[in-house]
Amino acid sequence: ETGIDGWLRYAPLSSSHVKGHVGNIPSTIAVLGSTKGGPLDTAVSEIRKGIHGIFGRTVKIASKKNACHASNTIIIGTVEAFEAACSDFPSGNQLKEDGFWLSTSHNSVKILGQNERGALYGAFEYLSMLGQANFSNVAYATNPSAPIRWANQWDNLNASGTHGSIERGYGGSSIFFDGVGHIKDDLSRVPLYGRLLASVRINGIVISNVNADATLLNKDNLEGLSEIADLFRPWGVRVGISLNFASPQLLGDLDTFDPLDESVVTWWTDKTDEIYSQIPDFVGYLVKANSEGQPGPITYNRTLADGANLFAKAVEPHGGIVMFRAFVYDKLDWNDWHADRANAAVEFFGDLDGEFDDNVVVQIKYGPIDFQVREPASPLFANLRKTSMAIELQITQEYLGQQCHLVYLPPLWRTIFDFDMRVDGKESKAQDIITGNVFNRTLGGYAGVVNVGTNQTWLGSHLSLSNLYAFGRLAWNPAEDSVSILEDWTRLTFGLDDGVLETITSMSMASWPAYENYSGNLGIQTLTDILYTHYGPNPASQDNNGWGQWTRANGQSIGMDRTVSNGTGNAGQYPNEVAAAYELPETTPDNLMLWFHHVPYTFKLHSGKTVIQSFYDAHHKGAETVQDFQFAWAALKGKVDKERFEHELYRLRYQAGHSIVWRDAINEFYRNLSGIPDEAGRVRHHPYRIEAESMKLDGYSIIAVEPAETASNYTAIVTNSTG
Ligand code: BDP
Repeated sequence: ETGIDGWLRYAPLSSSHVKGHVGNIPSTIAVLGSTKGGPLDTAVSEIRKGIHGIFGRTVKIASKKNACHASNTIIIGTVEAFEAACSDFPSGNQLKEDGFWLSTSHNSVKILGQNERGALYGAFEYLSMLGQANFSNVAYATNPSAPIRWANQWDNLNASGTHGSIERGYGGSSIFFDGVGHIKDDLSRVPLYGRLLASVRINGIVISNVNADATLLNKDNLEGLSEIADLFRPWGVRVGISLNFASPQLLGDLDTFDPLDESVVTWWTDKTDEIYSQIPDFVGYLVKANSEGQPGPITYNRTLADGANLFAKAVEPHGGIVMFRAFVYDKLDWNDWHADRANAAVEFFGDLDGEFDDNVVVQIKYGPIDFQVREPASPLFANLRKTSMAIELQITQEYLGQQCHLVYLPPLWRTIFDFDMRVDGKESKAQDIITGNVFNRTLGGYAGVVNVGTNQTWLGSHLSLSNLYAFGRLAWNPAEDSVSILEDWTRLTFGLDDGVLETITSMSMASWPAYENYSGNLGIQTLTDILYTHYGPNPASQDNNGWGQWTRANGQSIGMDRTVSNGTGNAGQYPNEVAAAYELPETTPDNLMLWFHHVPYTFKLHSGKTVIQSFYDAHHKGAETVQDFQFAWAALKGKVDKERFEHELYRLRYQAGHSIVWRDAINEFYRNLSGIPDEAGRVRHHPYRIEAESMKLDGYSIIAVEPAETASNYTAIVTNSTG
């Protein structure tokens, strides 16, 4: 199997699983509501396809006449259509936008959506039950936690430089853009992606990189965009794009992009009207402004709110939304001990609360820095009471092993969702802020940076797809349990074998803690190369870099002092109770100790270990954990199809090796820096390994690497040939 269908394989169930149940699978489907190629149509064809795949049975379309009372039938439609054709549906009023009702009672099934999209979601839910051989009778309504459940793609129109055509994408090139400035002719992957997204109830997608290219707005590309929107529409997925703030100058012929300039306002209004004339359900814009070289309103001394509202006013008459990113940290002097990138979002946005138009949503990365292996929740979530907010999560594993390492992310996301900000001294979990419940906002939700590509596995590895599946599930209900989501995904993706389920579940659940252990524990950040790749160990690059991601490590001590009393004051950006806890090492959990405090390597943690010994132990433990993954997976031979089995085995073996590289590089680096040996006496020693440098080299030379600790023998070899 290639993986192209993800968890929507509709693989046949074995006779032992379906025994006694096939008779209860309805043989007809009655459709109530429009059938004009929209999500309801999709729902019907998906149900027929699914039942055919799982049970080998053909479901016939029932005549509309007897639809309401037909037995042995799946009734599917909107609540409104059901009420018009059949009778009042008392549970209908429990539904919110996109919600649905599902009941299964022997051979009679009802799937009623608040809208067509809801009906499609209900269809996928029903198929998910069947695919897992769950034949129980159920009757319930379910609603989304928030209206915004979007995928973000960081796809480039041009595949320039070393970036490839998807920034931080590890599953091949773009399914949307041809790499030379246009939308692709072959868009055949788009509906397949729409299908995956719809099945986990994602209702919007921004298809272009936040580092945006103005040429997306040219006439040809807008036509292409409209084709893409047509392909996503049957799946209930609305399309949006990222904007380059300077477009009026870059693409138009204006000599300014000042958001308050009349000609600029007109330019954007016209451009937006043009888009809506082609794509009436266009979902809106995503904007990265004044960040990492992107242009923005600050250039003209305007506020970020002025910038956001410019677009908000343009899309407002069409019902569109502007997602404005809070990832702004330019112009800070990192050499100043009190400068802290973690403070930037609150510094830039805190004072703008209340200044954003109602259709602006501030999109906030989960932590205050940048998708690290462990961060506290961004303090901005507690600082905007009069502004709608969405959380930005990353499904593409930029700092987290880039899909070459298995890292199941929901346990990491849980630490953020469950993070209690204690706003006004009351429970206020981040998940309830995002949904709008804490501050009474009607807009809010989730943006997941997915970055699927043309690779048949979508993300580059089969197992990493559980993160996309889980993102959708959590956006619907952020309180859901990481294990049960994973189990559903595993059964749908790999079948119902208990051994497969047990292996994938235990490996996945162990994977994020293991990655944290070997890549950077105690809240020190993922110690990757920070300069560009964000992959592989490079603890030395974590200081004195221009990105403001610092560990402040020296020979005696390590960690960012983010206290109010001595440090950058970041702890003080949280509401009082949380701020007070992070102000003191005594009340800071070990896993965030170096995030908030600068302490000697000999500092004793709550665990009783010193910081340095905890580094050594964690890196050994993490690497040890993932050594087992390859063997656990290998034991599934014959239970997983050959193609996926071998693909993952290769990756898990690689991860086992790379975790050792990580372990040794980090431990050696801090041992050299601190001069304190590992009390367990473990030294870097690989008795069976033959270093490349020790071989007779023909056409290769030995070179020094920086930092030396990242090479197993302090040096590496390179080919003598150029290029
Ligand atoms: C960083 C990425 C960079 C993105 C940026 C962003 O390294 O590629 O452009 O975030 O989110 O994590 O804007």
